[in-house]
Amino acid sequence: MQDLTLEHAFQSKIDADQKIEPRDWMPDIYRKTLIRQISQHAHSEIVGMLPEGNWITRAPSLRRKVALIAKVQDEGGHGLYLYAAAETLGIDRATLIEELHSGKAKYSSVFNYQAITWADMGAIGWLVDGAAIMNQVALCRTSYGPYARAMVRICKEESFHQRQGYEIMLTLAQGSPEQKAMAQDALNRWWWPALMMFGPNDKESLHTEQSMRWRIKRFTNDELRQRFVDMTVPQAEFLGLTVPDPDLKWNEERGHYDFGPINWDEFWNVVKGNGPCNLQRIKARRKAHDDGAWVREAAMAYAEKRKQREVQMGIEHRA
Ligand code: FAQ
Repeated sequence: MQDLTLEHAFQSKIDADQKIEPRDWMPDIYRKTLIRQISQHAHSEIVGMLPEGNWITRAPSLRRKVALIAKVQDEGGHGLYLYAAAETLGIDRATLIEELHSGKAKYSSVFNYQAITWADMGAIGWLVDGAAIMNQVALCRTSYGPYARAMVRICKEESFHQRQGYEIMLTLAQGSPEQKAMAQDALNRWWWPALMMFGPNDKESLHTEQSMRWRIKRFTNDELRQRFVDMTVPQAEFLGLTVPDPDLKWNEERGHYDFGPINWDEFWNVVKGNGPCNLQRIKARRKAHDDGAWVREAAMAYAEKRKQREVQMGIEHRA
């Protein structure tokens, strides 16, 4: 009975567009859904550093190198804000990281594709960050306070990422025929994985209905995917590149682009761990974690020493 009253008050708060904060009562399943989504989001950010991190030493100019380093660093920061937001729900970061390393937790399918040319840095910024922003702008109004607030800053940085990617594409598209061909090839390879980032079609989506009721999600997977297509096709036209979809056409009646079927077998195959780079990505993450053990130990020892010094000084002060 008491739970029903609490649940009613909780839903009323959400319906009134008020934020749920860490100390507020929340149904267990709301907490679980948020831990799942926020941690998967955090994992995506830090695994997402890998395809681009691999290109830092090969960036074609100092300006490109500086921008790419800043972007990859931002992604590490986004991971940290998101892990911190997840921790407010009562789970610790070590557990979340363990779930990533063991394969229990998911991360975005898109980061299991290989970045094989410099043009891929353009396509990732333009398309992958473009898709991420489409989803994340909506998340700035998600019902859980710490997640919504983390998203505000993340979106500002993502918009710089998207522009740096588009500028790389523009430079290549206006360059030599070989450079334009590189840009087209990158668009061909990243277009469909970018559309898959939004998740399964609404009728196949396990969590959308409940997450919409709780205003964790503000739009469905298909709504956001459609918005992304509508925004991105004119950008491809401006670049003079062709979106690799023979079914793509403007539908006057709907006021949207129609687009061809997504290969969901490929999507689920990648999600289940069998994409081109799944093993490589987890191996790299595990190695980074193991190599960083001494930094974590040193930071803990320093924090402990500082705490003891503060206690000591407190005693001396009182004496
Ligand atoms: N990949 O019922 P739904 C970025 C899973 S950040 C892998 O529709 P939901 C920045 C889903 O987890 C990109 N798995 O699920 C950057 C669920 O499995 P589960 C990440 C996927 O949660 C840019 C199952 O399928 N962004 O890119 C994917 O309601 C460049 C059923 O799906 C976020 O995480 C997928 N694409 O909707 C960094 C945004 N899609 O958990 C570096 C926050 C679905 O039951 C470089 N997340 N699944 O085992 C969300 O908005 C939602 O979680 C969705 C999925 C929309 C991703």
